[in-house]
Amino acid sequence: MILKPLLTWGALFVVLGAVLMVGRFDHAEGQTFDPVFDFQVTPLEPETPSDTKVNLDIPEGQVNFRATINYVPAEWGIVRGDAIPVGAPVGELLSEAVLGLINAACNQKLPVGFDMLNATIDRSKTVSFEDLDGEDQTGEREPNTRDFAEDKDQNGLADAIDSYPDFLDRVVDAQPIRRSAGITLVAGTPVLLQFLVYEPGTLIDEDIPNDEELGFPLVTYLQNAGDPDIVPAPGVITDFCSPLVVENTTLGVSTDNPDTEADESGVTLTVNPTDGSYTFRSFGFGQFDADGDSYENGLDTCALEPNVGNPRIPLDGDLDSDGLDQACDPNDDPNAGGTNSDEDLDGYLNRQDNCPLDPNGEPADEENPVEGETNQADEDKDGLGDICDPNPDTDDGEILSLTNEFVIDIGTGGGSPGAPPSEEACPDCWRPGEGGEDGGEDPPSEEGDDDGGSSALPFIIAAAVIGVAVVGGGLLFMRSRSGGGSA
Ligand SMILES: [Ca+2]
Ligand SMILES: [Ca+2]
Ligand SMILES: [Ca+2]
Ligand SMILES: [Ca+2]
Repeated sequence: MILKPLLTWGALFVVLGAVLMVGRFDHAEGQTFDPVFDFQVTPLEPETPSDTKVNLDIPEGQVNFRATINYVPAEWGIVRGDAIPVGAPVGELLSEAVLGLINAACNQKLPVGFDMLNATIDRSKTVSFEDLDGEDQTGEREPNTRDFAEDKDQNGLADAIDSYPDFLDRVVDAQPIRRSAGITLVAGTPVLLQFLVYEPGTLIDEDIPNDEELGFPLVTYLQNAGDPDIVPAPGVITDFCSPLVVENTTLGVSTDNPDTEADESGVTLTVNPTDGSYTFRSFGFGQFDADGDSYENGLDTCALEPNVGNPRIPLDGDLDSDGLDQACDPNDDPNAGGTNSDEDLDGYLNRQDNCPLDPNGEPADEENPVEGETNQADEDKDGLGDICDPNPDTDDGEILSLTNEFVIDIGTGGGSPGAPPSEEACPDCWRPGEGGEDGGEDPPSEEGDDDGGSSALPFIIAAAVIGVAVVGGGLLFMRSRSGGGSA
């Protein structure tokens, strides 16, 4: 279970904890990133399957999270994904996200839930996130069905469950130990949430610690965020902001799974280690806020000037309601033709545009883009598009980081870690030296194998964020959302 929750958190942010919680955060004046976490493991008996519940709460007014990664202690008993029936229920995630839709204030609360299923870790059988085949499982042309959300073999499991989404390898090129996935329709758009657990020491991103001592990295993926091949596109979700509430439950034992050979006692998913004290860690990063006005660049259409109003409140500091705050709106008078929902006419609404005053939309001719047609390119991933970013290679805004440590006492506790569950207690648990489905190829964290390099982190983050946003509506747009406003 831990797995799940962790993963979940990873994506959304975070992680675990439990009894002890040590939080540390950095913030500049005006900017705050200090989410509240709660973490529970039940029961706490050694070498016993346990459920995990994680709650995450980012209060209104704080910047949203950019990325998070969680670590499960290396002694924890994590059953290998290939020892669990594909499609077995492993947990659920419930959340309430706040989105801004179609250039309006960021104040639309949208509940979103995912039923998480065990998903294949066989990387040789892949499925695309895109709609490559242009048809659905019945063979009829239905170009709006993305491949991952189809069920081509009609076995009752979406293809993202029984095939491996190919973009995962472009984000983190390593064999996971376990994967879970859930698909939810949001505004008619299938949204994919995944939690992946990798071997201790796996390099997830150059900016994220990958010390083996930290334990199993848990990574959350929302849609295909993080995919370096992703192409931004205008969408209906134009903002994703705090408050954010997430509740993730991971099961220790899966029942009611599709494998008819599994008996009623269910399939074990996660097993507590022996008596001892174990530390779960999560690293979180808030989004950048270049002007320090407490509105992160992605939410701030005047990202380089302190706003007059609050982008969460309709019309506040924005008399003409075009999404541009008076601080940088060239004309904020609705009676003088000031209302321009796409001020620079580049196809991206102001609130989704990472340079709302400078055209940087999709090239009319992909082969021959004219100057400025960068399609929201943002090299440093700080939410300011390259063409309006005063420092296009360097993040603009304070780095807001948060480290949480949660110490869980299993059995008698005792202050130090014990040992992994015995073979008897968990015959299918992953053990050091074992690989995943493909037998241990892909040694973790090799230098130079940097497909998951520093570019991945912002994406994972954005993904998470976006993911949340996605929940709200048209995920597709999330990516663009990673951009934000600027002046
Ligand atoms: Ca601002
Ligand atoms: Ca305005
Ligand atoms: Ca623009
Ligand atoms: Ca930038």
